[in-house]
Amino acid sequence: MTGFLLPRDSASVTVIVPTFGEAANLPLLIDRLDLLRKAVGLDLTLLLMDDDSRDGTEELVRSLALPWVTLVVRTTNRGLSLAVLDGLRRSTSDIVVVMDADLSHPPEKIPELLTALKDGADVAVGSRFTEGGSTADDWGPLRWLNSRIATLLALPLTTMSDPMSGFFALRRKTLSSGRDFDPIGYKILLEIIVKCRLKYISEVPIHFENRQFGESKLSFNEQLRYFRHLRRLYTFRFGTWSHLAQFLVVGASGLGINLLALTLLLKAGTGERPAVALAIAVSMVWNFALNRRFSFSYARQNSIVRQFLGFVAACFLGALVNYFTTTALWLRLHPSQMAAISGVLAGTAFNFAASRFVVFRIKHVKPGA
Ligand SMILES: Nc1nc2c(ncn2[C@@H]2O[C@H](COP(=O)(O)OP(=O)(O)O)[C@@H](O)[C@H]2O)c(=O)[nH]1
Ligand SMILES: [Mg+2]
Repeated sequence: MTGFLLPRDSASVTVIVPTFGEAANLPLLIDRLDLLRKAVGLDLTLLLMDDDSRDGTEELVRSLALPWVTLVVRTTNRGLSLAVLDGLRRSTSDIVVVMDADLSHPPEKIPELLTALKDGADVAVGSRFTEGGSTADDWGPLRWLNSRIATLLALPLTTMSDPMSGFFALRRKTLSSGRDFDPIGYKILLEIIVKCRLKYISEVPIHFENRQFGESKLSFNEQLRYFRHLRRLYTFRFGTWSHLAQFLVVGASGLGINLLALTLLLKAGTGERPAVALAIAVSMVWNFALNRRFSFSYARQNSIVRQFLGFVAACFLGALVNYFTTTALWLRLHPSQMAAISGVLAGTAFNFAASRFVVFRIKHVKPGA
């Protein structure tokens, strides 16, 4: 067979495939991998990580009795990413490839991934969106948009065009540079790139086919988990800057809540002064709840009452910092609004520092929490 590109001295390769209810797809996947092995004389083994599908997967693999195919049936710690991590830990080959079972990923592209590794890439990724890549025609606008937004949100972590890909290859020893693998969603590639601090990512264009049989397991809940996963990865990569970004987003939402509460209270006939005071109180509680849940979630096990009182004190002191900064700069800056902006910035900085390092402090911050 022609058309395969292969590195000259080929290394041993384990193809890790997470499966859940893929018995119908496996014969074709195994056939295509076998063809590849024979065509290019690749030392390739297949490691199927099945989460106890009970759909005939076990019987199928047993009946085929192929020495290069291993099935691991997992009954605990289920989940796609955990199954892949488990497979990575079990493999002993020089190179590991991860791909889906549903034939969305063309096995024939594996040699190109290996060539990219040979050329020095830390990780080689089968990419739908790099030049030359494509997806099946019937991807509706919603699925496309969904994928684009997910990619955009990962931009602070990697500029590659398809970080959502589930088809990639890397040297097994590359994984030893990673620590604290803790994926909570589907995106194991992103987890590896961030936690192993991989720099050189090579994208190989692929055509992404629709699955042959069965249905996607990508649920809405899984997509929500992606946001939690992203937040952890941001914190791992950017540390305190990530907490600050979340704090600022929460603060902006608090401003909206303040204005909304004020408008509603005035409409309901509340007097001006009580309305202003109540609106401030509402937004402060709102900010506290969101900061505790998101910006500083690592400290959630500590006393909520003490944290709330501390947060109110930090807000109060922050307001004082704002006031004194603004009045001190009032005559020095023109227009005077510049003084007010400086005051807001100083007050916010104070509030953040007090929240991050005093109110929501813990002895050991778990990375990625
Ligand atoms: N072991 C394991 N594999 C899974 C799980 N969920 C999905 N998979 C496999 O992961 C791959 C991708 O899943 P799929 O449903 O095709 O997701 P999609 O391509 O994003 O729609 C397939 O090979 C699935 O069988 C799981 O919970 N455990
Ligand atoms: Mg799929």
